[in-house]
Amino acid sequence: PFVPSRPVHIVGVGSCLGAPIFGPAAGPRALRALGLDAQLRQRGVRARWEALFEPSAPKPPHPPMPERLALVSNLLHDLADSVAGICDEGAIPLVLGGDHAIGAGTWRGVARSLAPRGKLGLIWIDAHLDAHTERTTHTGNIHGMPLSALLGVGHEALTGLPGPHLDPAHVAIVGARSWEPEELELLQKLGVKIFFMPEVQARGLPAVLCEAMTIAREGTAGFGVSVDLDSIDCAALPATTCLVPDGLDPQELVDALHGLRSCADLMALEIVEYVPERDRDGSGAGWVRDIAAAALGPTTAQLRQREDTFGARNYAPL
Ligand code: Z70
Ligand code: MN
Ligand code: MN
Ligand code: MN
Repeated sequence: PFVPSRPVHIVGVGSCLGAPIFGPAAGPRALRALGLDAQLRQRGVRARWEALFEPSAPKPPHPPMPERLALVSNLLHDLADSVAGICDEGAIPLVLGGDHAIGAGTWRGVARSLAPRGKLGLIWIDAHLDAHTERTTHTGNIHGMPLSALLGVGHEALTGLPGPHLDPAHVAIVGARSWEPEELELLQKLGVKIFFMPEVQARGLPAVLCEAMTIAREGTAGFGVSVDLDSIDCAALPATTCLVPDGLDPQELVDALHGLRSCADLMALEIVEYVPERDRDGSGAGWVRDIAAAALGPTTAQLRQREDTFGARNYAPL
């Protein structure tokens, strides 16, 4: 019998509430205008748009912290509900940012849906650690806080969503190369595994990602991957909020993420911090598409089955 790959429902979150610049708020709408869904379908991904959240928030400078946290909290609740619903249907949410603060909602929604079956593991691919709280932040930017919130540490506005917090034993960070001492201290205290950039360079991304996948998958019911585009070297991908040198090679990341498509326990994919106004040549949008297609495309077995059932040129109906 023909077993198609799982449907992918795209949720755009055009928010810059957690960032110091407006740029990432324009990301999802720009990707939608470029026809990302059709480009993914061309690559065999069964993708369609599900929702586009665009909080009617003022551009930076954002309101003071209490009000800012309340605005983000409202967005996170809506996002988590949307994502949980997609997971409940058996589809895979592809969440597109927006700044990375949205991660505090995406993964609570996934964890909530998965909870009856077990824990959620998470791989956080990022130049940063995103593990500040409103008390430790040096910048006041909430996109520096989502991972700590998912682990249950931080302001109630970010930690208090319905659904379980993550177990730090099943969280791994890949590509870190920029942090402040407080967030590193917290993650080390919790026992979160961090693969810093020098280790990635020494061992190669495939080896490191393989180990991260073991952490996220063994003893859990499913896992997810959150890709902050600033994990990629800023010379290769300048279309992002924070430009950090000495990062991942984008093609190596795409190649490594290709392994995800054969993981039946992959619950969701998140790609954040895309800034269209910095994407002069469109290559940034291309990397977003390639990352999503690598992770969510059909397996070779599914492609063969599709050919056998529908003919070489006629893919399964989407
Ligand atoms: C810094 C801060 C950050 C994302 C930058 C940077 C945080 N640690 N997060 N880009 N996604 O402002 O707290
Ligand atoms: Mn981040
Ligand atoms: Mn980052
Ligand atoms: Mn809580």
